[in-house]
Amino acid sequence: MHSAYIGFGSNIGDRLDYIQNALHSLSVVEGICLKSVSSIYRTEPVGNEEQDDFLNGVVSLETSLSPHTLLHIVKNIEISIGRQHRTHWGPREIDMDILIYDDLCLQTPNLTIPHPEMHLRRFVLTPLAEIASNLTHPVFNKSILSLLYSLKDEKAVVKDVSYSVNITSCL
Ligand code: PH2
Ligand code: MG
Ligand code: MG
Repeated sequence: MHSAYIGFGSNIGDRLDYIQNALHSLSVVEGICLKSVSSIYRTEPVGNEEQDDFLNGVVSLETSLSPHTLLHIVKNIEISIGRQHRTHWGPREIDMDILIYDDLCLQTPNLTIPHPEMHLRRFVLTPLAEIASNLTHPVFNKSILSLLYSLKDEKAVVKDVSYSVNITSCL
C-alpha cells in the first residue's frame, strides 16, 4: 500500500457540492482507501485574481494504484462531475491535484510529484498541515509545518467551519 495526499478546490457554482461529489467518487474506487480529510478553507485566488474565492482542502488516502493510474482516475472524476475546460489558472468546478505519494520524487511530462507548487501555496499547506503536520516534503526534506512557517504567500486562507465534508473511510 502507498500513502498519498490530494489537494482539492472549487470556485464556481455549488463549490461544496462539487467537492463532496469528488470525494465520494474517489472513495468508491477500488484500490483507494480514504483516510482523513481536512477542514474546508475559504481561500483568496492565487495567480489570476479576477475570480471568486475558492474552497480548498486536502484528503489523505492509501492506495494500491500507481501514481499515473491515480492521476488518470482523478482526471476522470473531474470530468465526470462537470469540470469544463477553461483558461489555465482560471475558475474551475473542481480541481484535484496529487500533492505527495509516499516519498516519491517524480518528474514526467504530465505528472510531477510532489506537486511542483505545493510548497509555495498557503491554500495547500494549511489544510495539509492540519492532517499531516509532520509529513516530510521529499524534495526539501522539511516538514509541512516548517514549510508553512517559512511561507511567503500572503493570500488569505481561512478555515470556515460552516462548511464540512464527509468521507466514507474504508477502515
Ligand atoms: N488553484 C489554482 C490557481 N489558484 N487559488 C486558490 N485559492 N485555490 C486554488 O485551488 C487555486 C488557486 C490552480 O490550480
Ligand atoms: Mg491545481
Ligand atoms: Mg489540477
